[in-house]
Amino acid sequence: MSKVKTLGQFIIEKQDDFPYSKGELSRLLRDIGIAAKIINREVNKAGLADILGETGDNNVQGEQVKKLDVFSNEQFIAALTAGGEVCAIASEENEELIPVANEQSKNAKYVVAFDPLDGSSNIDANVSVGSIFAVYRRTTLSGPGTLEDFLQRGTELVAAGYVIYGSSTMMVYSTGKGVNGFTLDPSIGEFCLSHPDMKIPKSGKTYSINEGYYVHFPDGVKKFIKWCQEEDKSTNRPYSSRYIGSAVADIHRNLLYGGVFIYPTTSQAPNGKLRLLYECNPLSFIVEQAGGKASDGYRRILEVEPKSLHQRTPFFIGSSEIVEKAEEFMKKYSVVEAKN
Ligand code: AHM
Ligand code: MG
Repeated sequence: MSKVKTLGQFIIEKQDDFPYSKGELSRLLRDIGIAAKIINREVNKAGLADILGETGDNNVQGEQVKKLDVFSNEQFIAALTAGGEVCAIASEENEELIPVANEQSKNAKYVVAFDPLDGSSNIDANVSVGSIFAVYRRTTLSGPGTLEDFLQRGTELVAAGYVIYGSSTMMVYSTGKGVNGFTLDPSIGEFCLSHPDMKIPKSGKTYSINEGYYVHFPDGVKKFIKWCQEEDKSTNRPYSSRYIGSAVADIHRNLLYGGVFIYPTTSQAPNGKLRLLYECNPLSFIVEQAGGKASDGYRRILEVEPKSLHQRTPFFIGSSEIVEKAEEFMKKYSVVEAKN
């Protein structure tokens, strides 16, 4: 039998990478892994809620059946609050940040921002969804965390990752020393190291963008799409178009096979749709750690200065050569002033 390495074992081994840490980050990652397993269990029975519930509102235990994004949010908050390693939490589902004020969290060093269930409109169609998380070291000195602790550039991330609930469930994370992926083995209920030291190909053959909004895109994006569709043997074009509509799933596929994912500004969404702190920054951190690039079309995402918790940004992420090409088109055809 081959030796399986679980997420828990891996985290303990990697503890030596942080000689000054007392294990808080390791425990925090372990807590997130637990929340992910509970969410996975519910996501896997998404279609059963109506069958198990008598009225559709209650399950067989008489408990209310919650929408999965609400449920996932509660799981993350419960795991992080009980764990004692974070002094504040920010979630896509909560307008305001959640300060953590319990006894065991009073000296906590970290804050976590997350999207508990990204792409949740896909759930009922049995399409992959994900959770995304970003861990920052607090900048305030003590007490419950504040907004200031979250308004840090992505370059300050201590760790980030995502969980994808797909044909299998995987957790992919980085603490700034490469990227590792763990697949959930449902028979033992453990995430097992399946994708050590992940690297994104320099180039690829896939572009992922919601082309339905083509008419609303900036000229640079329109021209880039046309470039992807042109025939050119030396760059392997035309590229394939693949758009799942779950950023985690689209970006995970591109991480494995190479490609680019774009959610640009549109005339309807002048700042883009995706959120800087808990979607774009953590995904950018992972992709950069795997050797790729992430940009808002003009500059590195991780260097954008956040001004608010739910700030949006246009997003170009993936294989370095293709992201650079897209940036070239943006700089040539869609001149805007960088805002920060
Ligand atoms: P959500 O966080 O509300 O689920 O929205 C984010 C999702 C991304 O996963 C996905 O890439 C995008 O929204 C899809 O949006 P659209 O339907 O506009 O293409
Ligand atoms: Mg989201």
